[in-house]
Amino acid sequence: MTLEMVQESELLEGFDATIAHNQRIEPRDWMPEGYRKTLIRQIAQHAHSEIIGMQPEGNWITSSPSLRRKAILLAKVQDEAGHGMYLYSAAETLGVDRAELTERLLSGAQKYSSIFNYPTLTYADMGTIGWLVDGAAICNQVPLCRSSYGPYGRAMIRVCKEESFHQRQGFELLMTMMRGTEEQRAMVQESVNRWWWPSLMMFGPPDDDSPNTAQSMAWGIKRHTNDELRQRFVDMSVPQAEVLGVTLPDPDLRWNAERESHDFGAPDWSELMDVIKGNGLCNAERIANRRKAHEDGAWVREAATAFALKNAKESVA
Ligand code: FAQ
Repeated sequence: MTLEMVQESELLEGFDATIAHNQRIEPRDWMPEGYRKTLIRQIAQHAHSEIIGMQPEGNWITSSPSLRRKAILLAKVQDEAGHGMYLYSAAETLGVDRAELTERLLSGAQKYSSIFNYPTLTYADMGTIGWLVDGAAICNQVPLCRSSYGPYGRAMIRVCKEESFHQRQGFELLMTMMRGTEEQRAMVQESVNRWWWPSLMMFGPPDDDSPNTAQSMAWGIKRHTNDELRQRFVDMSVPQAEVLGVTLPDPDLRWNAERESHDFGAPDWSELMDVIKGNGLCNAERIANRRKAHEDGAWVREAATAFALKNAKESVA
């Protein structure tokens, strides 16, 4: 064994002990390359999702039915931008550059959540996205507050607080519509029918087809499997649907007294794979918009760089 190999095995022992004691790994700590790569993949994908996720709702800001609804939606979409920024910052602590991550998103080398490739067809979708999509995001992200990587876990704490407001405003919007006219109630039901299955897909493929879960859980990056979180989401959503008075579009959905959980049908996994591959209804449009926004913002980046250089020169002089 060379000296380098001995040093590496000692470092790995220290890393494993930190994970085993449920303590956090911080940016300056030694970490295995696979751990770093997995974190960059997951955190970048999460950041891209928040930024691309501004589009489906952003499209409706100018068509909000009242000033109150417009202010709420505007605040929510701005929050998503903020979440993207915390997450890009967390990824940067792992030694990648934000510009490089944006390039990887635009070239298709990195992914973003499948859910944002579905179109928003009615204003009821603003409520359903808050209720179901943010609801699913909370289910997935609350355990990530205990993720083993410090900057990711800490970013998640703030993100989850804001997601909780997002979920409530969505539920309140739907509740208001359900107390309205027959036409409004039908609009809510139609929207829930479209978003239910894609929301279940947000948790990723079933555990047996999830290549990353076992290692990510061993490293304490993920705290639960995809199927565990999906089940938690279904159990949480069923009583909320009853309060709202909407039907969830799954004939196999029923309470299982033995398991003390709901049984439910399987989403169309081939649809998830297709959307992930880039063939969803809105993939091309979402990336084209993101590319245009990035190009349109080039002058801001150039100006900010020139300003920072000028300041640095002045402070040296
Ligand atoms: N979409 O082995 P696994 C939000 C990929 S934020 C696209 O199970 P893993 C807030 C996966 O990357 C929503 N790709 O992977 C908001 C992997 O491919 P790769 C985003 C998916 O990482 C609300 C492959 O399939 N949240 O909604 C999806 O262990 C409203 C195999 O999968 C996060 O990113 C999918 N649904 O588990 C904003 C949370 N599922 O990378 C605006 C953090 C799987 O090897 C408006 N991320 N893939 O090429 C996670 O918890 C995990 O990364 C999972 C996937 C659970 C998403």
